[in-house]
Amino acid sequence: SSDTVVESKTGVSFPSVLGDSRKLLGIGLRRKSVLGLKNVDVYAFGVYADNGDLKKLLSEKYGKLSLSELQENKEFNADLMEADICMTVRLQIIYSKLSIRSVRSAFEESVGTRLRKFGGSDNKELLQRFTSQFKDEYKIPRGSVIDLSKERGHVLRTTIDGKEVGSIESKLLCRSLLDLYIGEDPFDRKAKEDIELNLATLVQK
Ligand code: DAO
Ligand code: DAO
Ligand code: DAO
Repeated sequence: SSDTVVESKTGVSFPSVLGDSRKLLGIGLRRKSVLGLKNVDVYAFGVYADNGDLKKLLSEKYGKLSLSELQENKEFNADLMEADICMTVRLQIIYSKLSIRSVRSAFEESVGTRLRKFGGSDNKELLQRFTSQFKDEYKIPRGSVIDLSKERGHVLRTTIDGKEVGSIESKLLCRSLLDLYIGEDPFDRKAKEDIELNLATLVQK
């Protein structure tokens, strides 16, 4: 139906609006190679941003630029990831054998790299603060829905199947997480391109 969007490779569907005003900008797949042998589909993701926040930022600062100008504008990219815009990245788990241990170690690799890139050397404490939210007794079977929500004031709130597991205020952590999906070297390039196209449409409205 028109109020959901389906990820074509996996059939996983995403609502086109979350809450009152977070609009779906793009969807994609996070894959990972296991033992260097084969790629597994770990989760499908959808990137959402608050429509009002986004329009305000775009029209105030970037209303007169074209899509290609926006794409080349380094300041625009940094702005989008660092601005105080409410966003959610929704993960829907596909891989059925996901252990909390492998989530922790994948996270330290993917997010850890970004924390060092944007924040310099000493981010062990922040990384541990985030990963300590993942209790060993949690189960995340296939079909689990994890929302990583960036709330006002750069607060990252994590929920699993609608239940809150923790909140952490950190601009660096929010920035690093978003970078996985919309940064320079994203998990899924096509998803990032779709997000850019959707943003360009918003700018022109
Ligand atoms: O980094 O090469 C680049 C281009 C990045 C454009 C990124 C657009 C990301 C949009 C995120 C929107 C959410 C506020
Ligand atoms: O069992 O080691 C393995 C292979 C699976 C890799 C899992 C990667 C986990 C990615 C993070 C998931 C976040 C919900
Ligand atoms: O895909 O490499 C990656 C990292 C994605 C962010 C994962 C956050 C997972 C939070 C869920 C905790 C489950 C106990």
